[in-house]
Amino acid sequence: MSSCIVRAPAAGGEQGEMAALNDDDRLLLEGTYWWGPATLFRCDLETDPAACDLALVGVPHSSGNGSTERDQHLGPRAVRHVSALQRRMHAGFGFSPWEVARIRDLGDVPLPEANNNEQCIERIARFFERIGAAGTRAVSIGGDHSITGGILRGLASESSALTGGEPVALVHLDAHIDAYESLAHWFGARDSAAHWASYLVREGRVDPRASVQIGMRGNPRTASWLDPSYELGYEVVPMSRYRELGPDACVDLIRARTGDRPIYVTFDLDCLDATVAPAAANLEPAYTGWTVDEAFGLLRGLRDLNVIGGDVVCLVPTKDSPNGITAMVAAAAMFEILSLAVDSGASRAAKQGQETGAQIPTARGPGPG
Ligand SMILES: [Mn+2]
Repeated sequence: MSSCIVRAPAAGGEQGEMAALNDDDRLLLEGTYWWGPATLFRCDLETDPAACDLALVGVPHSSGNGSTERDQHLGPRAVRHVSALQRRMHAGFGFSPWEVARIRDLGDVPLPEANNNEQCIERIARFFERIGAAGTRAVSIGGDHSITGGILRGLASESSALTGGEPVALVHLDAHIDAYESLAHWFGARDSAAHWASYLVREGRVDPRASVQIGMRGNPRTASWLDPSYELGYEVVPMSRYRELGPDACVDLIRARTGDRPIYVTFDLDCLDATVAPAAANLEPAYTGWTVDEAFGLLRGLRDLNVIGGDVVCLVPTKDSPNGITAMVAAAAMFEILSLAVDSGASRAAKQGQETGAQIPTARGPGPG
């Protein structure tokens, strides 16, 4: 397998000098975000989806949301800059995803028609179709929220080995529903950041009866702001209902809804409070958003379910604080989703291994889960 893997300079650095370091010194450098050339979480670069268990992908796309800051295509680069900091074990789960699975950086989706949203979404779909056909789980960094439409058109296509061609259960954390199919276009874009959650249902990529949209908040433009989601068949948990039910009941609600179906997680950074993630697009400052513990608590509640991947979207690096806190939070959200996906993949491989007698390492750790 290693013959297919392109060694990133980041992993080896100055080969001779790095090789001469002791383990402690190497650990110091490799956990330092500013050291070495930047890949996602300091993973090796790879071009073949079949050569990884989990693919990390940059989707530098901005033209699906003309309503707001246009610099969302800079998100992947900003996260590559800081993400090595979080190449660690998962404290809650008690395992290191980097040791359990072949996690690789598949680079960025090539988007030469950057200002033509529809052509970009088509290219994104083709890129992820290869990943789905290989049966490789994928976690992406956007990009505006329109990318989720292209990603799931590919990852949950008829030929997907991840889904068996079945629609996925969507777990959608966001201040907004993004399901406005009655709008002909969103500032000129049709398969836009405001439309993807509806057309994926219409196209059979998402099963709304297995899906939950959670975290919606803000003063709406109209009183009927959530109706499009209800009409599509989604379960919707606006922030007010999350506060009423509490986190544990919300996890129960999501798990009851998804069951063991393939789950795709989409994480819009605006679900977090604006003080936690100030460089998210479309901020909703009128109502308090989640803390990281609240949002990541919902994600950790998905452990043991079949998480096939996810994305983190709406990072606008040009309005981030000088310390890059929103990019760091975006990387942390990716880490939560990739840990779930690695855990799901390893558990399922182990289960199949028991049936066939093969020895496959599992991600089981002593953590509370
Ligand atoms: Mn949003």
